[in-house]
Amino acid sequence: SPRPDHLPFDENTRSLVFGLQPRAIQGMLDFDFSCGRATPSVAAMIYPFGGHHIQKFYWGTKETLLPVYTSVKEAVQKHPDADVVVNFASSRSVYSSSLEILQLPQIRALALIAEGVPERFAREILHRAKRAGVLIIGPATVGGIKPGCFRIGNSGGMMDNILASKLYRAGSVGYVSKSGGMSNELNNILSLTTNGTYEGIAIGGDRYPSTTFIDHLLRYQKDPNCKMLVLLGEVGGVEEYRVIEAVKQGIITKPIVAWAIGTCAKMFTTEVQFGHAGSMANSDLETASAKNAAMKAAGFFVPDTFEELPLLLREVYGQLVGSGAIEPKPERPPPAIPIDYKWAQELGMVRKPAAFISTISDERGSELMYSGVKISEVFKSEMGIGGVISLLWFKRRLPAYCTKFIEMALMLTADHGPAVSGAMNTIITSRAGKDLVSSLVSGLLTIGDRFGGALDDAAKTFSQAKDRGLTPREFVDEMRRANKLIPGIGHKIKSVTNPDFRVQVLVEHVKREFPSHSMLDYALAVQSVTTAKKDSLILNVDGCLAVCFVDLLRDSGAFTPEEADEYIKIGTLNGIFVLGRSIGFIGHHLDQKRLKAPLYRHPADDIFLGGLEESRVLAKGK
Ligand code: Q5B
Repeated sequence: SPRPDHLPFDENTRSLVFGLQPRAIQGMLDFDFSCGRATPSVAAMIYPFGGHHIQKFYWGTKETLLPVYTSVKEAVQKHPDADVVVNFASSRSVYSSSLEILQLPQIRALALIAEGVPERFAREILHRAKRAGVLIIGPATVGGIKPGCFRIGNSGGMMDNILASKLYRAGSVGYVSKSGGMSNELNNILSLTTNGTYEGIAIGGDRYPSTTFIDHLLRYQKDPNCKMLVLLGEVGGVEEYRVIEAVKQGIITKPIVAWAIGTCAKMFTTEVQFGHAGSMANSDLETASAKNAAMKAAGFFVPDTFEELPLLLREVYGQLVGSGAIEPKPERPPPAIPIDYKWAQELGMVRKPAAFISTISDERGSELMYSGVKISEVFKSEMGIGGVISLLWFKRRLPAYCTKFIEMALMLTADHGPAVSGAMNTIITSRAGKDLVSSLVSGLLTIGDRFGGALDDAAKTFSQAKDRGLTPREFVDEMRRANKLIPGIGHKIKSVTNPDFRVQVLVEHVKREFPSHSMLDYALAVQSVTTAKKDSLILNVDGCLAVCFVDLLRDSGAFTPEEADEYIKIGTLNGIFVLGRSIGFIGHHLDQKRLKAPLYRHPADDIFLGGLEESRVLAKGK
C-alpha cells in the first residue's frame, strides 16, 4: 500500500462494500461528493447471490454505476486500487467472508459492521488480521469517519448531520469511542468547540473489539496532522489502562481529553449491564469512575462530568491554537448535496402532483382495504364475490339482492360450450402450445358487439328508447329504418322454440327479487315484436342481463340517476360477461392441456379459396 500503516484512509481511499447496502453506499458517495473527492470512495460491491450486475447511484446531481461482483477475489482483481472492505455481512456470514477477505494481500483495512458475532470468531478474525497486517474496525460498529477523506458505511449519520458537524473537511482532533451514537455526538461537540474531527473511530461495543483505543490513538500519535486526542471510554473492560500505560511511558505525547461513560453505575445497588455487550464492570478497576480517576492521575484532561467535556475540549484546543500547534484554516462552504426526493417529501420540503389517482383499494396500511372496507370485514360480513365487485366496481356496499344478482350473472355467463367464438379461440390458442394468459386473452379478445359484448349497448339503446317514450314496436321500427341491429336481441342457436334457459332463470329471478323491473318488462315486450318477425330474435343473455342491470342501477336506491347513466356509459356491464366468461375460457384452456390436445389446423376443404385469379390479373396489370 502506498499509505503508511498509521494512515489507513485518505482522500484517495477506494473501498469494496460486502453486502447489498444501497442506502449506506449512497451515504458514502454523498459524503465523498461533499468532501470534493475526485472519485467515489466505493469502487464496487460484493454480493455472492444473484449474479454479476450493476447498480445505479447518485454522484452529486448526476448518476453513476457501480458493479456488483459475486466474489471478493474478482472485485479485488478488477479494482486494484481498492484496499479497504466495509463488510456488512450478517453475524452468520461475517466470519467466512472476513477470512476470505484476509487472504487477499491487497486489502489493508476491514470494517465489520455486524452485531452479535460470536467472540470466538471475532478473536480468530483478529488473530488472522494481525498476521496479515490488516487493520480491523469492529465488529458491532458503525465504523468511523475521516473528514474530507473517507466515511465507513453509515458513520456520521444523515447528510445534514455531516454538514452541520463540518465533516466534509478535516479538523485537528482524532477520537476513539466505543459507540457509533456517541461518535456522532462527539463530531457535533468537536465542531462547536474545536476546528473539528480529524478522524473518528467507533471500535464497537463488544467485549473483544478487534482494535481498541490504543491501536487508533497510536496511529493518531504518529500522524503529524492530528494534533489533539480524545478518548471516549466506558464502563467495562480495561482498554483505557493500556492508553494510560502508553502515556506514562511517553509513547503517547499529544494532549488527550478523556471521559469514561457510565459513572452513574455506582448509583445502582446491583451490577449494571449497559447497552453494549462489553459495558459491564467485572471489577472495581473496570468502573467508569476508577478509569476517570486513573486517566486524570496520568495527566489526561478529564472533566468532572460529561457535561463539562465541551468546555474542557474548548480549553485544550485554545491552548493548542495559542501555542501555534494548530493553525485554524479558513472555512469553505461544502458543495450543496441534493437531498433525496423521498426524504425531502418526508420532511415536507417538496410536493409533486401524483401521476395517478386511485380510489378503490389501499394496501399501504396494516390491512388491505376494498373501498374503505377492511378485508377482514369482507369475510366477516360474508359479502361474497358479489359484495367484492360492489366495492371494487361501484365503490359502495350494494343491497344483498344486488350482490346476489351479480353472482348469478357471473355463474350464468361462466360458459356456453366450446363452440362459441371466444371458447374456440381459447382452445385453438391453447392447442398452439400457448400459456394460460395467452389462451384466455385470445378468447377474451373475441368479446364484442356480436358476441358477449352487447350488454352496454343494449342497456343504452333500450333505456334511451323507453325514456323517450317509444313503444316497443316504434323502437323496433326505428332501429330497422336506421338499418341497425338491436343489441341484446337475437341468437345463433337459441329461439322461441329452443329457449335459452339462462334467460328464463334470470327473468324469473328478477321478477321475484327486484323491487321493480320496468326495463326488463320493456325488453320482453320488444322481444314479442322481434320474435313475431323471426323465431331467433329473442332477448338474448346479453340483452337480458343488460336490462336487468339498468333496473338495478336505477331502482336499488344505491345510485343517483346520473351515476346509473355513468356506469352504463363507461362500459361496466360488459365487464360482467368478461369476468364470468373468463371462468369458462380458463376451464377450456386447462381442459385442452389435460387432454394433451395437439396443434389444430383447420381442414382446407372447409375453407373456400376464392377471388385468387382476379388478384393475379391485377398483379400482372401492375
Ligand atoms: N336480425 C347474435 O345473428 C346475432 C337482429 C336482427 C334486429 C337484431 C345477431 C346480433 C345483436 C348483438 C347481440 C349477443 C349475431 C348475442 C352472445 C353470448 C352467447 C353466444 C352463444 C354465449 C345472431 C338474421 C335476420 C336478419 C337480421 C335479423 C338479427 N339480429 N334484427 N336486431 N339484433 N344480435 N349479441 O343468428 O331480414 O333476414 O335479413 O348481431 O345481441 O353472444 O351462445 O353463441 O353465451 O356465448 O346470425 O349466448 O342476432 O342472424 O345475422 O343471420 O340475421 O335477423 O337482420 O334479417 P344470426 P343473422 P333478414 S348472445
